[in-house]
Amino acid sequence: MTNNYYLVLAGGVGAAKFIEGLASVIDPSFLKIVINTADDIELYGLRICPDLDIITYTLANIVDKQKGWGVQNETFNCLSILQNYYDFKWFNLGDKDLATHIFRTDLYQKGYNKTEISAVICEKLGIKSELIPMSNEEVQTFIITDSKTMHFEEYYIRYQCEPKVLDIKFQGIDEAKPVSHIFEYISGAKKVIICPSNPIVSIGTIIGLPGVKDALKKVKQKVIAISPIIEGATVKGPADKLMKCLGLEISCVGVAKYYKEIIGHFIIDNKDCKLKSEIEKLGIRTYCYDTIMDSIGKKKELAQFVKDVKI
Ligand code: FO1
Repeated sequence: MTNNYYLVLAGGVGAAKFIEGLASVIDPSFLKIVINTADDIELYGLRICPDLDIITYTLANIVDKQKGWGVQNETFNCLSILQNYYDFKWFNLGDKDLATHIFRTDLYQKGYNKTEISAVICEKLGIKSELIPMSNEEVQTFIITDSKTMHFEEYYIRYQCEPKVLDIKFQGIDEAKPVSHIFEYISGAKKVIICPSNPIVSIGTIIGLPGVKDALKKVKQKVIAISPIIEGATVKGPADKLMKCLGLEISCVGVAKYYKEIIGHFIIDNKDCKLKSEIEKLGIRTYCYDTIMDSIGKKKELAQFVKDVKI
């Protein structure tokens, strides 16, 4: 039996923009959002979950909209003192943001798991959607570059995605269990929506958890993805560089090929519409739409379009 909720697979900034639109065209309490946790990092003794935080702050309507991450009207007083004590200076943690990490770390130390912590934070911030970390166990993305191997956040923030990527390692992924209710949610959802997130380091980690890809294959006719690649480049982040290192074609066709076993529907940008027939040959129903979400109106329109796709 299908229910009336939508299951959303999400990464960070690109997903948050789309989810902001989705939450204005679908009752937020009907959204269950599984979020990548392989970017999670421990700094200053605190547990930081970047993708979870970005979506939490977005749905709580406190995100810094300019940056797409962190809390709006932020100050960095605590960090200025912390940086006297520690050597690294590349991860910007604002005073308000730090409050979340202190609270999360406190709950960890009291024995809560990631799912429970996310539920408490959502409740405290008045979020009606269910925000689900992909696993309660540790998975961490490492980028192997020609200079050194580094945590994804270091590659992304400290080195601005500049080093040449040789390989990507998802440490712990083969042993990590996905959150157990993901399987029930995949089979019971009205639709499964894959956000325009990085297919490799955001969505790739969720679908790489044992059993998730097989569960999605069984319901692929109700799975809809939105391409994060437009005219051969990403809107934000290193998806194009990481796809290149894995030998994938850097285009919406490359993304469609990467997802082809698990999706029945794919939305590409109007600018790529010439590639629609090539994707349809893969057995994927393909739609062209304006996917650049540079205003709340456009976020809503894209979300409404996805909601209206007939499955
Ligand atoms: N992104 C940056 O570009 N620079 C930062 O200093 C930074 C700090 C940061 C702190 C907490 C948090 O939850 C997110 C933060 N982000 C920062 C965003 C984030 O790390 C990335 O956008 C994602 O990991 C990519 O999905």
